[in-house]
Amino acid sequence: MKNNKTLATAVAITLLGSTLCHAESRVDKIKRQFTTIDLDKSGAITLEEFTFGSKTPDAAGGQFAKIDTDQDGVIIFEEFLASKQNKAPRKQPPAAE
Ligand SMILES: [Ca+2]
Repeated sequence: MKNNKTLATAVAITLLGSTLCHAESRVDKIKRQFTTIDLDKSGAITLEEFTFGSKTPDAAGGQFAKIDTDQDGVIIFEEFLASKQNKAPRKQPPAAE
């Protein structure tokens, strides 16, 4: 049957597609983090929400200021995404010299 071959091709394309979309799933993951921190789901993270969601509340103010690149007092998803993509995974920042 020709239909079976079409189905097999469709399955293969789907599998290939999910492999190719691996980079996008990283963005999805960041988006999920963003919406988790954005407690009131306003589409922007305030300093209060950021501090609440931070593992290191003492350092949250400084981190927030770094991510809030246009300094309008809230972190939008584009700023959050940029901060995640620019930052290489690193466990601890090096000690100040
Ligand atoms: Ca901002």
